[in-house]
Amino acid sequence: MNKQEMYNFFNLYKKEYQKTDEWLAERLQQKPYQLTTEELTFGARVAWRNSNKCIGRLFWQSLHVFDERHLIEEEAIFEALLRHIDFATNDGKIRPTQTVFTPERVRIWNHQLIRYAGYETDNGIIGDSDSLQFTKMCMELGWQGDGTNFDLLPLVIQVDGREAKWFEIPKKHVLEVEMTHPEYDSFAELQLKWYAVPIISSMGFSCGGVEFTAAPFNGWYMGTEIGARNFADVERYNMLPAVADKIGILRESNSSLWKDRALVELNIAVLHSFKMAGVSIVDHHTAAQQFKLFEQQEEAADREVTGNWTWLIPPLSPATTHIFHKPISNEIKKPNYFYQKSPF
Ligand code: HEM
Ligand code: NRG
Repeated sequence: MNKQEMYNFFNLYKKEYQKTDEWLAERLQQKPYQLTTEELTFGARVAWRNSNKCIGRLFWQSLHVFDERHLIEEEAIFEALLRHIDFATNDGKIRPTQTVFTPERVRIWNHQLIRYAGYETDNGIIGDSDSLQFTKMCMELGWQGDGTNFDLLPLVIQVDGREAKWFEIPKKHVLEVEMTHPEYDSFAELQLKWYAVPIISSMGFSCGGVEFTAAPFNGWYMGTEIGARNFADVERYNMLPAVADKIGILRESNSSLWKDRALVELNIAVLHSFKMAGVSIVDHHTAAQQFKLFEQQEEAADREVTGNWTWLIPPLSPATTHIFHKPISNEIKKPNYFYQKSPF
């Protein structure tokens, strides 16, 4: 435990909850030091507020936190992860949620709780190429997928450096959205789908001088994450040529901007499909407006907004948002989320 960071954290807590000097002195004397659930919840919300790469921070105060620090058994942790998925999914009305497990001892090997497998075959890659390494590792542990483009990966949980255990996620816990286009019926023939809730589970959560190694969190998707990256990147599902062909955009020359046209239609399909399925999602224009409100709210609270410009600008039409047109400081504040060394 880092004492300076603990001290800074309680000073922040004191400031934002208008606590007294006496409260602070007493709190700093309590031993052994453990954050209360209330402090942990505050810390998680501030970590979101401090996430420089996140455009969705307007809603930081609404983060729901599950305190599961008492769990140290793989099966029990697996069940807590299913509870997280169910609570966060909420039949499509997604709730921003974080589950915090005991620090140091627990690692979740998945990048996100729900993600698709990727396989290298003689005929090229099947599924999500971003998952190639993790998928291989799961298979070495004894897991086997169906070999489709959208196989759900198992949850892989490690406690105290013992051998990791894997658990299949029962399908009923996973909400998915099939992709259709509001104008081109043929779009559905691409047979694309994506899961509803992005739950990052590989990042550490640094709070009050403690490094939580397993603390998965989620909000809802911004459409471009799926439509302009996951489906569009050449190194991911690489769907732009197929989208263009399917809806009759000719791919004759770069200067016809066929990629750009396909990209826009693909993103329209993603937003439309989530909306039709009743699953929370935000378009990048609305998200940027919400981020503007966040900036105003923070200014009113006399706090500086920090951000990573290269991540905050959306990958589609970035210059149509106000974020593109102004600089922002990338200073890192704590509590926050951090990348951790890969456990495998
Ligand atoms: C990154 C949107 C909720 C923490 C991002 C990114 C987007 C985004 C678009 C960039 C992702 C990328 O380019 O790969 C949203 C939206 C939310 C939301 C629309 C809806 C509520 C949250 C929540 C947390 C969070 C609840 C934490 C409690 C982060 C972090 C990153 C990030 C740490 C950086 C991830 C990385 O480095 O890979 N967010 N977010 N976000 N967000 Fe949010
Ligand atoms: N781009 C990644 C997810 C990164 C985090 N995005 C969020 N986070 N929206 C992808 O799967 O496409 N969140 O907590 O809502």
